[in-house]
Amino acid sequence: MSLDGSVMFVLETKRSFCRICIASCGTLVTIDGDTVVDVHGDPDHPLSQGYLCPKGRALGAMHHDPARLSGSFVRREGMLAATDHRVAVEAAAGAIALVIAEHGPGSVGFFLGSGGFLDPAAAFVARKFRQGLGTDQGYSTATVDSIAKVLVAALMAGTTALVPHLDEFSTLVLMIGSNPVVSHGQSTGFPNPVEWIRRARARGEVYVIDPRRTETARQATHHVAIRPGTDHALLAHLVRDVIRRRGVDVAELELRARGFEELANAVDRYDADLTTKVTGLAPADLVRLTDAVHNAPRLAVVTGTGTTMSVPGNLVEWLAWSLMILTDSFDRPGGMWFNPGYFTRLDERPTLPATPSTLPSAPSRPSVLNVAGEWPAALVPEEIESGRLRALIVLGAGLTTALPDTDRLRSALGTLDALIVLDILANETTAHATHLFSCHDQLERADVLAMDLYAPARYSHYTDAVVAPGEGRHAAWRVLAEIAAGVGVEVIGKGIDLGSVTTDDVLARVARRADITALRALEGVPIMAEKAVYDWAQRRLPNHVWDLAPASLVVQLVAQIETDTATTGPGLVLIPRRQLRRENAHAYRSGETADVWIHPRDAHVRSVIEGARVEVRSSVGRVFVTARVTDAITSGCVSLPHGYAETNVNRLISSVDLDSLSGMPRLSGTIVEVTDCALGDSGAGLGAAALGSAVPDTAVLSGVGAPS
Ligand SMILES: Nc1nc2c(c(=O)[nH]1)N[C@H]1C(S)=C(S)[C@@H](COP(=O)(O)OP(=O)(O)OC[C@H]3O[C@@H](n4cnc5c(=O)[nH]c(N)nc54)[C@H](O)[C@@H]3O)O[C@H]1N2
Ligand SMILES: Nc1nc2c(c(=O)[nH]1)N[C@H]1C(S)=C(S)[C@@H](COP(=O)(O)OP(=O)(O)OC[C@H]3O[C@@H](n4cnc5c(=O)[nH]c(N)nc54)[C@H](O)[C@@H]3O)O[C@H]1N2
Ligand code: SF4
Ligand SMILES: [Mo]
Repeated sequence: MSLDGSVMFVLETKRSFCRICIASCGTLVTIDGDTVVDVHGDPDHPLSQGYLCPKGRALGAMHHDPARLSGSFVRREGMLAATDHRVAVEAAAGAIALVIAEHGPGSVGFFLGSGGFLDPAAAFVARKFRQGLGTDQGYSTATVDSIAKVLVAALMAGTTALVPHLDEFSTLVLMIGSNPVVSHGQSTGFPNPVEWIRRARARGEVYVIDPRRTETARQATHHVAIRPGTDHALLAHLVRDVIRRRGVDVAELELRARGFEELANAVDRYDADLTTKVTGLAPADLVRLTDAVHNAPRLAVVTGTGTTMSVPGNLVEWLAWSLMILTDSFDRPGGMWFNPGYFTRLDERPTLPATPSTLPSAPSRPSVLNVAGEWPAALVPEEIESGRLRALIVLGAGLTTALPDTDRLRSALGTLDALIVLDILANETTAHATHLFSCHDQLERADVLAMDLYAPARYSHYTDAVVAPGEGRHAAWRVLAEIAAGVGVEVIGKGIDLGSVTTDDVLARVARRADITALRALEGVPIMAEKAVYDWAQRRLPNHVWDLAPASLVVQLVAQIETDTATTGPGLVLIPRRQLRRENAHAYRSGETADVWIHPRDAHVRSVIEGARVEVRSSVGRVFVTARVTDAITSGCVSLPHGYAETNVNRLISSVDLDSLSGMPRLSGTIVEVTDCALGDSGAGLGAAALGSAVPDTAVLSGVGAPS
């Protein structure tokens, strides 16, 4: 108290960066002791330049959230009981040791979620722990997110290390199935997305290709309202047009790529007629886009969850890469560049790390290629039910809201011998845990920029902890290292006493053994090395050239053409969307709900009105939500966000109908029906015949879409 009796605050502002999503915006965090009183954007950050989205601004609320976990817990007689931390670590290690003794280390699994990816020290230790055990049961949210990108990089480049980024000189940008104004990007960060698009618009054209008129589409020069699940047809047509009209210097191309003839043959069916039929685009719109590509010297194609989650997800990535390779847009100004990483420094290696071809596939899906050292997350229930997976260590993942087939997953999780969860907030997954550890959140720990290959510039950033860790919370890396030590795995190094190791020591290893002083020098204003690095990747390809026609993708396209030309059944195509104030399952500010968005025509034929309580059902399950009738969504599809424990959209999604190469579930593209609850229950879910990859039939629009 001051002399006049008013409360005196000792406010202090610290510079840090947000680790909720990969945009990694710079923050200025104002604290009063251990209370976070304000978080706002850092105007000196070279990329975000003062921008902060509503979630970043709510980091303080997250830190002080009543659901914020404290303490360590062990399940006893069905209940999670607060337990002394040492004892809880020993119990977790004991449970794993028992599973190993009875079933071998291969029955212990690891699951990394977005909360784990963005805690690089913990992700590093989890990887070492898994390597030390030598188990193939590795999972992450990558296989319910962006695995098509990793798969296609492996098949076309022979490496999974190449992550393309938009270039600041590109005059033509195609943004397909991504809404960065809300999401801030899937595999390339968009700090300050509206400003980025404004600059791209000032240089040239930005086409947003999305069945929904999104927040990003509103900022773009053009919105192309495509039918969901048909982007491959559009891209095949664009590739075909480049080959036929623009012409390709084959001799020059062959220095950079192989498989040109096979690619040309594979896309040849997609003439304007078939493409407009499949995609639902007006012929004039297709011509405008084709001309834009024809006239642009180079182009950048950014894809997102809208395509990687869709049925032809692999084809979209393949054809997008092919389009960029044919137009010599990769690794060049005006196209897309690959980030070699601030610490990773891929451009200083003679060749890029080649994808091993010997990684074992999941026994339950041998056709799925293991290119990233992990198995499809959608197979977790199957692996548990088969008895192969008996203990699961979960770092920062909301399994029950992220993975398909919620009811099956919930039952399977309940049968695990051990479910060891490291998280910061209580949720449905932590409630299933047998052992639960409360971890330091991002304000309570030092960090370096995670995943430097995914950053939109070659730069890095270090932050110290902003507030002291709360009682009963531990660094996730340390909890994992202690459990590992309990089963004889030394993750930090042989004979090293964990007590003497600091978070900075681990971060220095994450940053490729960077000198700790060099790391700490990144505190304050982050260091920007280069905005973009060109002309380094091509020369370092493990096979020297791009493969324009990987056989497995050509086979998938041939099969897809069959589907494209077939008549499809009734139903609406379910597509995903993200919300501004949520990160997957966590609401950073309240007010958003899991409404289903439906086009007025589709609503009309189903007698669904704005605000009606509706049932959305698939052949797998059903959810009850509120209908929002809006022409912002294309007729023939409906949009539902994920991450809600109650109205969990993943109840509608199959854990069996997975992509044969990537193991990706149909998070975009599942067929559903929508019925007004007041009009009575319409019986069981859709028949199996309607499930899966179908493109909406025009029959739906004329009202034939009612379920049988
Ligand atoms: N606010 C917020 N930001 C987030 C997240 C969050 O939950 N909330 N999650 C983070 C995570 S984990 C990720 S992976 C990224 C994802 O980032 P994005 O990939 O940008 O995700 P969305 O914003 O959902 O945008 C996907 C878009 O694809 C469209 N779409 C759906 N199906 C199709 C289709 O078949 N074809 C085409 N062309 N479009 C389609 C949808 O209408 C939607 O507009 O966002 C990250 N950022
Ligand atoms: N139907 C449908 N399903 C989807 C999607 C979709 O669009 N539609 N999107 C998919 C995608 S792209 C993804 S990435 C997944 C998301 O899947 P998850 O990554 O599982 O999603 P979250 O719910 O964000 O879970 C992150 C967890 O990390 C915790 N966490 C946050 N910060 C920290 C931290 O600092 N330390 C630790 N230890 N934990 C932390 C959070 O409390 C939360 O429990 O969902 C996928 N599932
Ligand atoms: S966009 Fe939002 S959530 Fe993502 S890093 Fe920036 S402030 Fe954080
Ligand atoms: Mo994601």
